Amino acid sequence: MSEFDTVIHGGTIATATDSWKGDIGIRDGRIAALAETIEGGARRIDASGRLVLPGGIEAHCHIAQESSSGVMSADDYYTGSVSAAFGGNSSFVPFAAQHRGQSVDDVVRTYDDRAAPNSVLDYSYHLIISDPSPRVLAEELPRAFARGITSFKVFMTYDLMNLGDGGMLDILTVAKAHGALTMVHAENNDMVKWMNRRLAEAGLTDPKYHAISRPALAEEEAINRAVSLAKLVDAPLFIVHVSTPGGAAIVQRERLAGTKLFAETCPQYLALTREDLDRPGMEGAKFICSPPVRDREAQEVLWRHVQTGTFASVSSDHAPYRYDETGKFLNGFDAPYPKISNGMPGIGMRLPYLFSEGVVKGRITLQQFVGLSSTNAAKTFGMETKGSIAPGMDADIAIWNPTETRTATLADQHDNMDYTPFEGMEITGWPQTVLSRGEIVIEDRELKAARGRGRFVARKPVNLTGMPGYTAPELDPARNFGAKVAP
Ligand code: DUC
Ligand code: ZN
Ligand code: ZN
Repeated sequence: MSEFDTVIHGGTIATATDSWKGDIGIRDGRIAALAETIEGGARRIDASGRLVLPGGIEAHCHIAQESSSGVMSADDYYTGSVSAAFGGNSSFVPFAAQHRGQSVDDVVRTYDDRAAPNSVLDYSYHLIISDPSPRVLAEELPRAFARGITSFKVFMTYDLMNLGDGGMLDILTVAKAHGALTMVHAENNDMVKWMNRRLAEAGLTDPKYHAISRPALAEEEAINRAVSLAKLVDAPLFIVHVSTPGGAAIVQRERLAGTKLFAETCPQYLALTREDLDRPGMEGAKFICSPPVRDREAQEVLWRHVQTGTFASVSSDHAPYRYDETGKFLNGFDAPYPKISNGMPGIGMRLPYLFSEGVVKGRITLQQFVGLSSTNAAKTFGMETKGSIAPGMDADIAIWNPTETRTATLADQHDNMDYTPFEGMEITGWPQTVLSRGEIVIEDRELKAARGRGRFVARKPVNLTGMPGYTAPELDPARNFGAKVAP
């Protein structure tokens, strides 16, 4: 019997720090050996001419999730995980959303029922908290944390989700006490509502006005406020889907100052502009997401932040609503933009887009690509056996053909959508074979994995090494007359 279940041989292996030519021996779902050459193996995968990378970790996606207005996303844990796998991912972390009045225990059970029988990839959840009742704060969040759900997301916008600053401080404080990471959608709710009202009064409700209704200043103000709230209690914070140069600059400044701060941006903010919302008829609805896509100047600046390390990850924010009456047009085909479902798909395109526009075009190194697509998410979100290629790690591996050029198209997405916002883009570099814990999920661009093979990943607390944080004098017992205000 062979020492290894699988040997991947002849490829160029890359991690977030190095690249080398070599072989990988896999046993019992883990990487058991790395060497220049490894003989044997019950199965041998020829990776010559290919890149052998840690499988992507998609850390921001909405799968089998109801929005606050009750619209179910188009992808369930089967189609969502299959699309992610075709896009070079070996695991993903969708959201489990608590809506007002729901118990977090029930929410977690519901998402377990949605994920476990269906996912082809390993998965965890970030909790979305919209109702931080005393019981949620004192009992349910600690219980979720104890079972390995170590990140909680909150909203500063949407009337049915917005917690207000006090609610955010409560969540940040509980999260900090347990070592959890608070994620935040940062847009100023009142600025957006005021813009909506003014635009509606002027009769400006076509899809393109969605982009106008959510000003860059609304994001910048909210990021600044979210960071101040987190600093007050010295709690770690992760800003999701940063879309503006001003927002990214705040993240950069605060990270430099030692604030316990992480952030991501998404391909749509690097690839699309508000002109896409001005396509003929209602087609602009396909590009409605929040925060909205901006302009070419914003794209250039966001790329600079990707290049210089402001962002831990580039995530898809896959929020799929079909271009029909089940999704975008649940409120009619001529609905005003505030009534069009908010989000766009992209879980299968995140990595091909980032590779093509990033690595192939020379904007980022292959090592940065691995960091942004996998390693940093593993570290930030406590997936300690994932995100790198080293002995003992899960054999979560994506084998890429770095020179294949294809045009992005819906047929290659394998999701449950009827459009892709990336349609027609020429992309060089595609994942070809994807393994998860040593099992082949995609082989030569064909699905091989069984529905439900994915396992829940219990995550560890956020790693804050190298982030000194901030002590507000008013919360420092040495300077506040001994008052104990927060843990
Ligand atoms: N925020 C997200 O993160 N995804 C979809 C919609 C939204 O507002
Ligand atoms: Zn959001
Ligand atoms: Zn999202």
